[in-house]
Amino acid sequence: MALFMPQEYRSIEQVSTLEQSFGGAESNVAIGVARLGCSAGWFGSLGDDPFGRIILKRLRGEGVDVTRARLSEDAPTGMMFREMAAGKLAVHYFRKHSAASRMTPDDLDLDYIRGCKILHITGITPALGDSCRQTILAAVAAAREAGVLISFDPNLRLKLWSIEEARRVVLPLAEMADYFLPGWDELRMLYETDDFEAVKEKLSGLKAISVIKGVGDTTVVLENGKAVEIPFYPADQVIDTVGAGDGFCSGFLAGLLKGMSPAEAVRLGSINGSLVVQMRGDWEALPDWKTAYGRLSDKGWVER
Ligand code: KDG
Repeated sequence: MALFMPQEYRSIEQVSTLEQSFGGAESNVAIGVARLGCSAGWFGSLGDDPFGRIILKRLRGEGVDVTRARLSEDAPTGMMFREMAAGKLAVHYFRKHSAASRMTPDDLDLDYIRGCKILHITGITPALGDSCRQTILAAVAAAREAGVLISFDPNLRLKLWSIEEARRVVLPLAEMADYFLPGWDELRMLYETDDFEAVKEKLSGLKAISVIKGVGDTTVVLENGKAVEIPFYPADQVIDTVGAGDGFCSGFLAGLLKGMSPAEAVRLGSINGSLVVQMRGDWEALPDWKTAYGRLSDKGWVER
């Protein structure tokens, strides 16, 4: 989506100019993976309008393969506005009837998916409507058939659907995933409990390795019923938390692609998340490999 926000995060009603960027959970992840030196491709549909064209160019400039993305002549690029209103971050979506919300399984290149190492999906796409939901299911089916690993971040957006509807879609997708990457706040909503042990038990029934973000100041990796807590990489200041989860996922996935164990990959994810929150915007602060590696070695998490 095209993203517009006041500089300095004031309220939209207080300003006369808005800064233009773009966002979207999956494209944020693709940028983060590409910046860390791994290859990433993005499926998506944008309008054949100035916003869609600039988003495509900028993704391409980040090294993301957009050869399978579409510019649609029939529908506009989705838009999102973000502001600080009454001391709280508020997001306004204008994405009904957008090109992205009209994606169908025919927009997928299934052979491309079959040739990947990991297919990353979020719960945002299926929340956009039935054809998007079918698109995600078709992508997942192709990946599973070909033995491609599936990573799934539920990214619950209750502005897009109710929690009941989200549960009906998200929980079955979690069962199909190899890596399930929810936030603790999301698990509380999905399973209707604050009891971490009860949630752990539910997750232990999944085949996925679950990586639970934000359990206090830690990430918990749950693998074969065993939980390991990994402290967050610290952030000197927190300016904008939007995109931190995507940043985390991108570091985690890049770590796996570089041959790290899930626990090691979480550390790379955590470095990414910590950098994203220290700057405005979803993906702008994501590090290149040299920066991320420097932080990993400063902490003694890898050898210099
Ligand atoms: O995860 C960051 C996202 O919230 C943002 O980029 C937009 O994908 C988005 C959404 O639908 O909220």
